[in-house]
Amino acid sequence: MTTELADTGLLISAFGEDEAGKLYLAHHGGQGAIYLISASPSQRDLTGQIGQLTKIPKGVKDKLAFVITVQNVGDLPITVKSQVQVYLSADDTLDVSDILVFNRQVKTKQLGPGGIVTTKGKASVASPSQGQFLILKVDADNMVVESDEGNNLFILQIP
Ligand SMILES: [Ca+2]
Ligand SMILES: [Ca+2]
Repeated sequence: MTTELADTGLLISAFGEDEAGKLYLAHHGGQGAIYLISASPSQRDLTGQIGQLTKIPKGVKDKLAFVITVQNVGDLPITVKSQVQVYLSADDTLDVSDILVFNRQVKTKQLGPGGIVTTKGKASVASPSQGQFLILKVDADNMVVESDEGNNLFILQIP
């Protein structure tokens, strides 16, 4: 069975995904595949980081201020708002003992490929906080299905 690719006059007799995860279109003539078009599938992927960290000691507390940057490194636009969370951790691994110190919804709705949103964050943590870690979790409530869910954490040691 064959079908025509849009108005190109090209015929397609097979399509699908190859072993490498690339999409392909092919037309099989008498001599085998006459042409093959392949492309990576379109995907969404959020990642983020914390920057511009400042620390002001206030008695038994350290007042932290920082800027969170969230980027869509995929090639499809994000269509929903998403949540960022920042945890305070004694080590550089996020686990259930870590304390949620910042939580905000960010404007990722309509965030196009390569697009960036920033948000300012504040947290008040027990002093001294030096040497502990802030761990940023992007898309914390997993509202966005991403090609890479493994690049959603960013770890920063408090100086
Ligand atoms: Ca991601
Ligand atoms: Ca996700």
